[in-house]
Amino acid sequence: MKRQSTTPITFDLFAEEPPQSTAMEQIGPCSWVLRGFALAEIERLLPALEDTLSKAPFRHMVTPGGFTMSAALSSCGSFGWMTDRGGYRYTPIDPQTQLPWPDIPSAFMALAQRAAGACGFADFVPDACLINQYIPGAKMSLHQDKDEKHYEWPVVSVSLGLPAIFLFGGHQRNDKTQRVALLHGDVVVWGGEDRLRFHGVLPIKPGHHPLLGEQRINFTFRRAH
Ligand SMILES: O=C(O)CCC(=O)C(=O)O
Repeated sequence: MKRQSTTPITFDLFAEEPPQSTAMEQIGPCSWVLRGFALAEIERLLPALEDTLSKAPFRHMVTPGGFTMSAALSSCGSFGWMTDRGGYRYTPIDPQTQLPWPDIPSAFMALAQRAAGACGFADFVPDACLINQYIPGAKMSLHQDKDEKHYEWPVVSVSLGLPAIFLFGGHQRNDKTQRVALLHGDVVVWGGEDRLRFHGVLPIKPGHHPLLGEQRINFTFRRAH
């Protein structure tokens, strides 16, 4: 898959922490792709994901306009995101289980905070993590993440499994989009003046990932309330 043509810069993120370097590609004034940033934590992320999904399974939600989303969705955190004919919103209770959403696992939280910190957003404490599952053909149309109350915090997005083309647009739906190839372990952070940029995902191509099989999983961490 063709990668962005930007030149990656590689440097140590935390002088005081165990040596770790990552390639950061800047895709906006306040937006970066951190290549392979989640790879070191995969062994902790996947069991935590499985546990979370056993408590709040994937489901296909319906948009206010009556369309069933092709990506299946779950959430963890104090708030989960949902959509139905009544609109888009965050709720403290999973409408399917009628239970609170599962907590954000510590491995997820640590990753989100480390990624946000690497991009200058120190002390990020997300209270919502949306978990998207894309099987081949599933996509996410261009949209803004604007159901949160706190735009001062970034969105941190973690890609696992099959590759994707992430569309990163502007502040208007019709603005030109960049196509960013995202691979297993890549993390995208967008905040500040970029926080409300339109973004989406092209239909996932068929394939098989050695750890996750025929799917792409994406987590997005936000501060909702
Ligand atoms: O799957 C992705 O990479 C993006 C997900 C997304 O746009 C969202 O959850 O709002």
